[in-house]
Amino acid sequence: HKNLSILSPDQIKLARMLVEAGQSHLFQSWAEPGVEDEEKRGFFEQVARLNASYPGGLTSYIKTARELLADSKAGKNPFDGFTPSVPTGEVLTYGDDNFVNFEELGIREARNAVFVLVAGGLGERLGYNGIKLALPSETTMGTCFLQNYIESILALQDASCRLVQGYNHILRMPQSTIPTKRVSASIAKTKLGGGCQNQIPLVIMTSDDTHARTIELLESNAYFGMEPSQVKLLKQEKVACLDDNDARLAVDPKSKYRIQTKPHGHGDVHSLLYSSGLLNIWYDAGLRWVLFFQDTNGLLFKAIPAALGVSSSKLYDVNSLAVPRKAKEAIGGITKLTHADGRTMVINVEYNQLDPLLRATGHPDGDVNCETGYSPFPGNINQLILKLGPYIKELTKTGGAIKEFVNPKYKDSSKTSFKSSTRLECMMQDYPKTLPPSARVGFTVMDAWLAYAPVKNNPEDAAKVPKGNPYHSATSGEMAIYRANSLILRKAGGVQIDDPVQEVFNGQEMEVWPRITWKPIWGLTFSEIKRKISGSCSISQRSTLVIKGCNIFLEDLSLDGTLVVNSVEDAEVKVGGVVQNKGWILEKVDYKDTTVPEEVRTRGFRIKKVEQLEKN
Ligand code: UGB
Repeated sequence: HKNLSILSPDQIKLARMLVEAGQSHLFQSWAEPGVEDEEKRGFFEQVARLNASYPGGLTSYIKTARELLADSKAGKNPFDGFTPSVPTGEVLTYGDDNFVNFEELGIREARNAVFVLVAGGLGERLGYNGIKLALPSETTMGTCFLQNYIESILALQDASCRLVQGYNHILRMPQSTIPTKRVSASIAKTKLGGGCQNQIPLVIMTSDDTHARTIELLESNAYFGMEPSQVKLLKQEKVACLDDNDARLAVDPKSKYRIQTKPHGHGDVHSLLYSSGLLNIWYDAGLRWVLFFQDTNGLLFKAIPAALGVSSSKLYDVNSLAVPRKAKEAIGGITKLTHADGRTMVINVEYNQLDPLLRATGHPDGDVNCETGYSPFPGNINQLILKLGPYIKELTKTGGAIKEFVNPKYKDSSKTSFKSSTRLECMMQDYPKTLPPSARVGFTVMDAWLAYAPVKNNPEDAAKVPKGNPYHSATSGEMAIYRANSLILRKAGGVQIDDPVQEVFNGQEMEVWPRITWKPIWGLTFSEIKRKISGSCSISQRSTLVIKGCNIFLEDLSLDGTLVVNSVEDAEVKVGGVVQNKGWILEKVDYKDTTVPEEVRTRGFRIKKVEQLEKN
């Protein structure tokens, strides 16, 4: 009360709201008026931010927190009344007719899509000092995740426009009949013009932990070729921490004039998109799909065209991408939940909840592999494709609020106090939880080698992953790209590729395939890649192949060493013959060796470029 005189009417309103919500402890140790008044005003600025960024404001946050904390104390199962079972979804096999058809459909639809990258997480499990988007996805080309994503979206944009405008028919002709490069480039330009929405929007959700460094990464790299206006950043705010079961907000240990805050989770993306106004702008522009994805999956865009094709052909309101999941792997399980009252939903059950849910519903062994060697529940890779129209309709009802959860670490079994403050959290894949039963919710299972290789674990923890389960480390993320590219060239192009050798990096046993990399523009789909390979090609295990250009055609190439091909956009290049040299070698590095940059030592090797053939 003594401090009321220094506050504005709005600040007094906020103070009253806090007191009425049982938060008077926040003011208990405040100084007399005239002392630290600036800090007090700063406190209200923070409260105003916390209040404005949460659907329903702080009062609503505190009310929900009390309810969820009471449920947690009572040990209430969030899936009470629900029985889990294995759902059925679309299972795709790379390269078969079904897959190729979905890819073509997906490419056609890509020009009606928007991409939303959630990148507000710091990646505590990875322990990397920078932002994860800046990490190299692989070190042969040195492409960081953000560059890989942006170049993939640009390649999709290009492929989609070409397909829709008919330019693709020219490229599909036998090579001898392709017009000369000058002609085809000029056709591309005219055709790409009017009528084709040739800028796929990209939204990146950041947080205070990642925002400035994401902007810096974009700006210092000329947006990796994207138009700056094509990219929008939305910053998520953290939420207030809670000290006890009464949801008393925690005072920041560093300042009595600040409320302690922590991240609220990737589920924030929905309310941020809703309040940004972008959804309606996109809808009015005729766009149809919103694709959500995460910060470190170097394989993802190999799966996007087919998955989007599935969404489009099945008219799914929600389509989640999934891969076969090893029991206890730290990815959620897609599960069908049937309630005693008959309601059903297909939803992600997070990895820490799947095992207890199964045990509580008549599966005494919990989360275990079945006869296939995998969990019967497909693994959620958190790549969601939402149909824009129904998405807007739903968010208009919910404001983008997602069902939250709380995960307090109690001091003891009385569950009366916490080891450290907690907060409410939410996950983007919980979006379908509020949908009506009429909503079309499906999922698409792809091979893990094609679709999923995240970088989440530091080397020490990765080395402790049970044998046979994926490591999810920087090393496995990079090796997975080489494996996928090798398998794609084998399957799509009939290239003879030597089998991998086994090697151990930072305590993790890896299959090392030839280091084959290409720019996304070279080939995003099975058919596109197939079209670019002819004759009898072979690549030895110790080889490195780098393709940096669009119309590069491999014909009767025999590679044993390193070959780098660079070409400008409209050049058509034929690559063939025997290439043999000392090549590039993987040199082992220990993750504890701090003389080596973090990005390198955490993957356990660096590339020593001994000899190569480079052609421009
Ligand atoms: N993220 C944010 O943008 N903001 C936040 O507040 C938190 C995270 P993690 P997690 O596919 O591999 C998810 O930490 O949450 C971003 C699914 O829940 O890497 O443990 C962050 O930057 C799980 O079901 O993953 O697990 C990153 O891009 C499973 O699918 C993304 O959110 C798993 O991912 C994910 O954050 C997976």
